[in-house]
Amino acid sequence: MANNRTFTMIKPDAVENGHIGGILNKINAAGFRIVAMKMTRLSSQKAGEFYAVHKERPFYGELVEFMSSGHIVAAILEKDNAVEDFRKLIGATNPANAEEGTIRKEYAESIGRNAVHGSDSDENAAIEGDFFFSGLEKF
Ligand code: RTP
Ligand code: MG
Repeated sequence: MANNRTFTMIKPDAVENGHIGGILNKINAAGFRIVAMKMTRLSSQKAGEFYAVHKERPFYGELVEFMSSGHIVAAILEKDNAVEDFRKLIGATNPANAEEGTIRKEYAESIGRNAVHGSDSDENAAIEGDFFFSGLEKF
């Protein structure tokens, strides 16, 4: 049970560029079930909390500013081996290195404006899902 869910956000660049539908199509086509989903906007404080793990990195300020610059779509996804399979589907952090067919290859503009987030571990998937959704919303 623990390894069958991951958490994603469609980031402000992709929302602004009209790619919500295209990205959700790819997610569905890859066999993920959407467990929970909402469109919302992060304050800079909330974006800072979400990415607190990167606090000491040089790109932290830019990341927080970008992630709070517009609407995002947050979702919990379910599939066997969800975390690893979803990281494969989104592709490399820098779209210049992302493989053909991946979401970032198709939709990301740059390493900063890279269209989607995907959790990097089962533990973080649970923490990140809880950040956005209550227990009642996670069926
Ligand atoms: P994410 O958490 O958003 O799914 O991305 P990721 O695991 O592929 O990459 P991570 O290392 O967790 O970095 C988080 C986000 O920070 C931005 N970043 N900018 N300018 C830079 O060198 C740089 N490095 C990372 C990216 O937008 C990345 O998605
Ligand atoms: Mg990450």
